[in-house]
Amino acid sequence: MIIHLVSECEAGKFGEDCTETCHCLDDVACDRVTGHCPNDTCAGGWVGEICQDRPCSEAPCQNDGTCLDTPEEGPDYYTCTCTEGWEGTDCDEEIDECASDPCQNGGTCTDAFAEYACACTDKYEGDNCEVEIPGAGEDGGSAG
Ligand SMILES: [Ca+2]
Repeated sequence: MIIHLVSECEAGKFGEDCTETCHCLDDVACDRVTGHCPNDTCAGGWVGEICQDRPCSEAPCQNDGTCLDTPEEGPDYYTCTCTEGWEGTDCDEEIDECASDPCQNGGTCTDAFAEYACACTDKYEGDNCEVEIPGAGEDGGSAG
């Protein structure tokens, strides 16, 4: 008796017609029937139960970031384009707008979402404390 088994797929293929391609780590052959990779370890750029999905299918980009599969680039094999105020591989880090030290002339920076605020010294004003207040260099500003 001759039984044609799906296990006769060539290495690296699986499925009823041997048309599905395995994407296992180090090109190890997957299960010829189910497509499962040994230890469920996928090759770079492939994810999912049987390593047939691209990383973006798992929506890795947080905070409404846009995901683009970039299989040639690694090591994460996807690139997130973040919305305003967010950064990081998965757009899960809130940008510290004070990191660039935008407040001039001794002003104190306070980080906020997608913006920052400068608290200026008595002698300066402006968004970045870049404007010197006329006459502020003189003593006694409390006249009035
Ligand atoms: Ca911020």
